[in-house]
Amino acid sequence: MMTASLSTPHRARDHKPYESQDRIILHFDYDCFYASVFENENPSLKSLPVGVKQKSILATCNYVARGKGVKKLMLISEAQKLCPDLVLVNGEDLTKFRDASKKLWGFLRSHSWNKRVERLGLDEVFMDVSDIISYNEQLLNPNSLAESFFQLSDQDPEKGFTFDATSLFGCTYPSQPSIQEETWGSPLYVRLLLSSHLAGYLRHKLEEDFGYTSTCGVSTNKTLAKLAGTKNKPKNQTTLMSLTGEVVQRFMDEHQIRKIPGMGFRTSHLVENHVLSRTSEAIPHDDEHSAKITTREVLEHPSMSSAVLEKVLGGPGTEHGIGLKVWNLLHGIDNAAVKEASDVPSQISIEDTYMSKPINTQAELLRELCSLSASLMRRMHVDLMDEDSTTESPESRKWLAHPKTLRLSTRTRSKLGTESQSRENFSRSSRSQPLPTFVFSLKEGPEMIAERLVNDAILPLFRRLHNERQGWNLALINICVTNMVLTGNEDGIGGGRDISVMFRTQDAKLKEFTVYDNSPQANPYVADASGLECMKQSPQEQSKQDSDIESVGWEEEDGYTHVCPLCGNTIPQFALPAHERFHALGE
Ligand code: DCP
Ligand code: MG
Ligand code: MG
Repeated sequence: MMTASLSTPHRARDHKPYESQDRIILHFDYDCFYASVFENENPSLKSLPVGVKQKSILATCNYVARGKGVKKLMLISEAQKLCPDLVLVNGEDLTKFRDASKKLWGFLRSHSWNKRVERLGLDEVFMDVSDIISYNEQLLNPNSLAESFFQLSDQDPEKGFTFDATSLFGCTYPSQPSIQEETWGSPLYVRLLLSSHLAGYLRHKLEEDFGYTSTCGVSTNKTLAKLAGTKNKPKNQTTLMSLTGEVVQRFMDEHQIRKIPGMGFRTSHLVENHVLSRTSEAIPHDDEHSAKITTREVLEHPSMSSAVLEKVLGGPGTEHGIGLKVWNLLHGIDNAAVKEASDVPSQISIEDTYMSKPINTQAELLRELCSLSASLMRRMHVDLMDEDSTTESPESRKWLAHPKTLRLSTRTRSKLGTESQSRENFSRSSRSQPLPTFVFSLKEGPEMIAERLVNDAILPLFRRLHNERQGWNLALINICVTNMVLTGNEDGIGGGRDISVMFRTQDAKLKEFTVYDNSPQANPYVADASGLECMKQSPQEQSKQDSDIESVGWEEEDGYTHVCPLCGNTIPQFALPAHERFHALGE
């Protein structure tokens, strides 16, 4: 039973937090990103329903397919039933998505003045454009609004675009904002108006110059911008007209709390249970009633406050002040800064899964380690070396950063329980050591170095993880280099600036947009001290289908971590029902 009623609203209004609205944040999300990468490669796909396959699941599908009922993360078999002419393309190798993502981010970053342009996953970018907007606000001429010019550079007055400043570009929330006489002149209105035109221009360029359509949210913080963007998809943009506090609250009130970035699955679940006066254990994860709990219902719940939320959410192992953080989020308040991006990733890791044919012999192990190590070396050369010198001889290229630590992680598989209810148990463990400096040599090819790395460092790490000579039942091997130190900042041992510290702060911030499963039944994918782990596997792999899944620090897909108790795979929250059906159908 609901304990709050919409007809008798109760709100602790005096505790309503406040946030200044000085910033302007744009949030871009590319439309059906992986599918668009394939469409750009092969434009004839644009008119066909296209699904991007990763093992037995659709990572995404284009909007033609969506028009036929196909959805992201659907099982291929289910999608084919709905759309027999679905064109399937294989999206297991992430290289081209990563490259496209980097290119688009580079474009957006080239338009930033403060360089606060932050990627989230492969297809989302936050951009803090407060400085550009402030500058253009000063230039606006009230006497010729219809022929305004937006300056994209504070150095070159001719670099920019013309626009009509008598109206906003794109959609707004509310869709028809009641603009009072005085709001026309209000600085926030002018800033939002300018931002809507900047967002429109950048989206237009992303499409014209690179072939990617996108959806954009425009607002005064990251959470609001990200949520605003979801209002009109695809190929559109939405500006949140937060001219009064009521608009922001009304906007937040409508959202189911699970859909608010940063709430996380566990947090939403606990708050939902509190609102429904139910105990944690009683609620299945996909409970329909809890899924619909909105911000309004939470805030109208009797005696709701940040202190109550702290009680509901706090406890051992939780972040201090979580109650206040969630209280703020429910009011649309989010002080998190858009992070300045670095040219190098925080870590590079390469992994492979062996779900259906675990690794058990020395020969198999050596083969896999050499192949992973060679992929790692190739990736390091692409991501950590100076791009401008690629045409020159390999020896003249320069390292932009040196990772200092090598980490090997493995996951083993063992059966638990009786025959009739046997379940698989997965445990992940890692060992690290300093990365040998010979990996930076440019005299030998990556393959040679990879082999030496296996013999000199990876095998010894492996022996520290596993005593047995064989029969390990390895379901996953991950090799990672981390603790990046920018080369320009190295001055002798320990003298460099360890940018991993910066990234660790970034990762901590990223958590706000990441669903973590902190359940005590040891999520095998929970990140270790270095930050996020990227694990994306579809169920039921056949060993021949097992493919390298690379995760590169900042480019990881995040926010989708739920571990299936039956197969141990990481399943996105919204794909859980499909995944359960998959098991129910028999394996
Ligand atoms: N992705 C994935 N596995 C997930 C979630 C996402 O492989 N569990 C990949 C495929 C998507 C890309 O990340 O193309 C971006 O994710 P989005 O959720 O933004 O989905 P799309 O960009 O495909 O579609 P939309 O137009 O809804 O943004
Ligand atoms: Mg997208
Ligand atoms: Mg996205």
